[in-house]
Amino acid sequence: MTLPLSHPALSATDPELAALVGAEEQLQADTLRLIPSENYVSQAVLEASGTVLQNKYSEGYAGRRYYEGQQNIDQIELLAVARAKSLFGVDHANVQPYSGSPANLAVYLAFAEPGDTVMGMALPMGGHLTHGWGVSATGKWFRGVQYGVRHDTGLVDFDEVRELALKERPKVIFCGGTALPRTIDFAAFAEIAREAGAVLVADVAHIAGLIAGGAHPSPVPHVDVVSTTTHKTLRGPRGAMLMSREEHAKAIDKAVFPGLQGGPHNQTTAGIAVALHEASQPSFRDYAAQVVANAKALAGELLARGFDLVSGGTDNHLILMDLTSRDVPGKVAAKALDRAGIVVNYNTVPYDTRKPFDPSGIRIGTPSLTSRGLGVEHMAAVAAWIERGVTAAGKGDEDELTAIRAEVADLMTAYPAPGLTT
Ligand code: DSN
Repeated sequence: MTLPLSHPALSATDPELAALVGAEEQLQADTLRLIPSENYVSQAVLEASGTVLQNKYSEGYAGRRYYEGQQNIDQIELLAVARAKSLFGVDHANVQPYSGSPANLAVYLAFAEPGDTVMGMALPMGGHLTHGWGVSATGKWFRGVQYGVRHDTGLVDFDEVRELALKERPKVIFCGGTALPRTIDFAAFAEIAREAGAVLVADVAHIAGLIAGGAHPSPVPHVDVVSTTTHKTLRGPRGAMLMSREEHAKAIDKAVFPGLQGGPHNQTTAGIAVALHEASQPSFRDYAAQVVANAKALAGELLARGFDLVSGGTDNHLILMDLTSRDVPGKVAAKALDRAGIVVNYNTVPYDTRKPFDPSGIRIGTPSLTSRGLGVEHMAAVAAWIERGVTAAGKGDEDELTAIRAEVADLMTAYPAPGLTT
């Protein structure tokens, strides 16, 4: 289906760029997007993010700005903050971090000094670069100690985490990550952080929408700080938030501004406010539950086809497939699936014997397809396409990939994506 969307001013001023935007709209409409950190924002979030709020500088916080003319901006930011506090049940929210990595940097600035020990899950085990991994500033400017998951279960080994924390005494412990298919036991991390005297940070970027929608336990009663991006399961614009207990509010705010950032991106703040409003509606609870139901159904279908899934399945929105037994490298599979109209990312699996840029796995998830209205009844077809795509990747069967692409596009036409309809 050819999209009728148009951007008249953009097309008139810069047709080259307009054509690229149009092509991206068409691509997002036609393909089955399975990258678990991506989603489709609503038309309302798109509109809020593309307003004249772009034009305004607002360094500082509401009522304490370094620029005049904040009559409306203050109210917008206060609205976003109030909605975040209410949705997540937190004392304090800062909606200014530009994205997840700057948000996590602000946490370190608030609670650690350069050279201090910090602890998080190793990136190849499912953590994030900013949880103290060596190539990140957080692993260069701090002494990052890293925990992982057990080889046999694919689950966090809390005995290992406790032992490491008590030995290394980190100032900050991060829990959460980017390739974790299972429920995070925030209470277990909190007990360890208390014993070790560390500040505990839950990086819930991937699962914020599930938490808001009641489909994953909340970290709020257990942790000192919650860090999240706003554009994954939460279905907002690309941005981030830091939420905390009142005792940490000043430290967090000072770290974000003036510690790390200048003026907040007010258009993003507005988009976040809209997304938080949407996430507070009863329908968002249905969405979050459906994301998980779809992921569990998809995992079941993949297991039935003999695929190896890290940890044996999923509790959330994400599935980490280990393709070693199929003898197809993750990157080869991901690129072939892309040609078949199925967008995934290649990913390391725990204890991967291959290199991060050419790993053994692919990472998939259900937030985007659920936003389009696909349900459990579609997951057998999705799993079958993945299997056919991976098999075709191994054989170099481009005709099969082309055939899958047409089938995928047919289904996608029947389930238009938010923000891509007129
Ligand atoms: N890039 C994000 C993800 O895909 O999980 C993490 O920063």
